Amino acid sequence: MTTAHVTCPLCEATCGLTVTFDGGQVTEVRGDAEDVFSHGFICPKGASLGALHHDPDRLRTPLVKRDGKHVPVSWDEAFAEIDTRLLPIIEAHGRDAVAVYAGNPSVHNLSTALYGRVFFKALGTRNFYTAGSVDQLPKHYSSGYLFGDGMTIPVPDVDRTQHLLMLGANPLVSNGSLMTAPDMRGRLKAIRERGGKVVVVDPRRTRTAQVADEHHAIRPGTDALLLFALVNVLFAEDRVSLGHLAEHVTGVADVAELARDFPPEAVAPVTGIPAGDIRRMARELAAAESAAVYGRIGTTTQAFGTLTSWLVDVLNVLTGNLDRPGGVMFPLAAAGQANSAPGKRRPFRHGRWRTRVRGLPEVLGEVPVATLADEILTPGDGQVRALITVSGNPCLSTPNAGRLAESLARLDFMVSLDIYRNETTRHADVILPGPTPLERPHYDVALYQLAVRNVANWTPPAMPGDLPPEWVTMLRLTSIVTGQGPNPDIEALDAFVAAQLAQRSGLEPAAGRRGPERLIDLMLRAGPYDLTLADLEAAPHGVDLGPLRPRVPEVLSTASGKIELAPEAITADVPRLAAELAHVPDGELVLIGRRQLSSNNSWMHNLEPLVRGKNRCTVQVHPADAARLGLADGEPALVSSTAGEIEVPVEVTEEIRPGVVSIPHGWGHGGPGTQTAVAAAHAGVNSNLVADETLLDALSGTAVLNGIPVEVTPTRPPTGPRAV
Ligand SMILES: Nc1nc2c(c(=O)[nH]1)N[C@H]1C(S)=C(S)[C@@H](COP(=O)(O)OP(=O)(O)OC[C@H]3O[C@@H](n4cnc5c(=O)[nH]c(N)nc54)[C@H](O)[C@@H]3O)O[C@H]1N2
Ligand SMILES: Nc1nc2c(c(=O)[nH]1)N[C@H]1C(S)=C(S)[C@@H](COP(=O)(O)OP(=O)(O)OC[C@H]3O[C@@H](n4cnc5c(=O)[nH]c(N)nc54)[C@H](O)[C@@H]3O)O[C@H]1N2
Ligand code: SF4
Ligand SMILES: [Mo]
Repeated sequence: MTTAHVTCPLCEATCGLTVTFDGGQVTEVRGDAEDVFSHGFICPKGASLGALHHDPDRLRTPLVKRDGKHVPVSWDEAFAEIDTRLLPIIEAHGRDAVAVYAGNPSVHNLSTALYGRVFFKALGTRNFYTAGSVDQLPKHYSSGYLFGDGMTIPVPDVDRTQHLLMLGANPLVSNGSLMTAPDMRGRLKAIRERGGKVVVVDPRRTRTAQVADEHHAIRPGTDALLLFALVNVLFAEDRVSLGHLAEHVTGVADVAELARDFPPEAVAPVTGIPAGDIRRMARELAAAESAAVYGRIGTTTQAFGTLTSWLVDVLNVLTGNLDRPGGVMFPLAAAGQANSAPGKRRPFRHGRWRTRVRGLPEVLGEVPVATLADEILTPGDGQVRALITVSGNPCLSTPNAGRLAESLARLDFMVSLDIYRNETTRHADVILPGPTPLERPHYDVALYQLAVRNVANWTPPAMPGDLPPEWVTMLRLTSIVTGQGPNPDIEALDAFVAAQLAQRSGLEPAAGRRGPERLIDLMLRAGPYDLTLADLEAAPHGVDLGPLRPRVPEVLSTASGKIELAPEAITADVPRLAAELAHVPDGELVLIGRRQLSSNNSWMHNLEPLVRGKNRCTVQVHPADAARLGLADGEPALVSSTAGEIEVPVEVTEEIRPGVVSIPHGWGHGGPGTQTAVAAAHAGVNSNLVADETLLDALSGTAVLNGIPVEVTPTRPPTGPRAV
């Protein structure tokens, strides 16, 4: 028996886990009690890392499609196929003819996070899509304009705050997002134990809402109205207090002016939250010894995603809680944090290019995935003819997924880097698998930049693997798209990548290291703590770098060097919000999503321990709506929208607000050509078949996945009066 300490790469919490092996067999995965950050916390997904590793459906060789069927091939054959088919497309139609979609796990994987950049840069396409435009892009956008960099995102100082106002987040299930904080249950409990208060705003009474002091069941998509009303009250009652921020903020008067149109009485009928409650929320927020306002995916994947994300931080600034202990603060990660690099940084801007068909602006180097199908299906100059997916399953995770799937079938060529043959990769001409989390090293470059405490933890591979690391795959693809063929000298190419990184920081790459190890070592040495990889290798449970510290003004990179509270690129959307004040709901139904503890978006449903038990893919309906619409618990219903319709079993529950129904995303498995037997036996339905790809947050182009207008009708004719 041997053990290894690993950082779990499955979600944003970065838990330390202890894995026990008997030979090549994983026998146990448990929380690492000595981990400096997670102190033994684990969730069902982390506990399934062994099941993932041993999953017989997981791909062990590259696959190439021959006569419509995937067949196993050697690595050389797979890359030769890509070279012969991809390069001619680039040569004939240009680089933009090749689109990329990078999915969520590509961020949680050193190979794709560090070497993906190299490949994407070499490819040079403007058709670059990621899961960000079905997720957090509004927060990058608003942070970019407020603080100067899309990655300068403040996180709630949960361990010291006395008042936490959370909107559209369910960290007891999601384990936190844009807020790396393992064991949120424990951290929320601690807030209440020290006399603080937790307030949750969510159309559902979630697990997080259940442990909070207060829950407001808001009407979906109206958070920006609520937050503007809070701002309105702060100004009207003279409760604005910038405190230590006073000399670092511009635009306060503009915000005051804009907020005038949003008094509590005006927003109450639209949000569903009484004016008296809104006033009290504002007063308590202002009066708290320290307070943090935090919004997550329920506030970003909705019609006013960017305005909401902006107002969250406007409130943090106006109450003097930004950049102070107990408020929201800027992490200082040990590696890769762009906003800690010395020298002048260029202020954020968006819209450097626009998409061909719908004219949607670029944000953070990407364009909205909601328009990927348009770019594939619409003929003309610049049409997308090839697609490369990297750890993504857009056929389940993006809006109007049915149309996207149709479009993939029309591509000239498609490559997928993925560990499964699933709803998306079944369309690929070549599938390139990668090692499992236990076979590769890990360091969470992205998520430590969003952590509620500064920590650093290095994970060496826990066991040997048979598959080439994905960074090697990335370099072979880089070689192909730069016309240098499928068999480059990997060591030379890798040394070049390291030399370039080293040059930027004036360092020498360490001898005797290669791949991500060498890059992370360089990034740590260039970072603010003077750490080396060797330091982290000597600390298997991680290094604690202490609580968050104030970083204003050093962290800011706006043109003025200040927090620009009312940038035109954001306030331009306020009139659209004001028009919503006239939109008082009248019997309409809207659909929202719902994350589940044992799901990971679309891709861990092939693991028996995570899908056993009753069908979780249901449409939740409030009893009053069920009675009105003739829906019965356990019976199937037809959910239809402007995009499509699906049949889902009804779950009647008081947890959900009347007028709102909820279906989890990431289900709908087992189509032709997929190889996920367990998932197929627990198929569920794809909720994104009814998400309309034309509904977007106007500023960032992020899809509206919460607040989709739908109709719900029973699919079976009534069987006569039921016995009561
Ligand atoms: N309706 C609705 N839709 C949503 C959401 C919602 O709340 N509601 N949430 C959105 C959000 S927040 C996100 S982030 C997206 C996620 O959207 P995606 O990133 O497109 O989807 P995932 O389900 O995360 O798919 C991950 C893919 O990566 C593969 N994979 C896993 N590990 C590895 C690995 O180590 N290497 C490689 N190469 N591949 C790997 C899996 O097999 C799977 O195919 O979904 C979005 N879609
Ligand atoms: N177990 C598990 N953990 C995960 C994932 C998973 O699939 N499963 N996915 C990971 C990913 S990729 C991400 S991005 C994070 C997301 O992390 P969270 O944002 O915490 O995720 P959710 O649980 O979807 O919480 C969103 C909440 O917003 C609510 N909501 C919907 N519409 C509105 C609205 O208009 N206003 C308000 N105020 N609330 C609204 C929903 O009811 C829901 O409770 O989770 C990550 N962690
Ligand atoms: S909470 Fe996230 S990081 Fe922690 S064990 Fe679960 S999946 Fe892994
Ligand atoms: Mo996400």
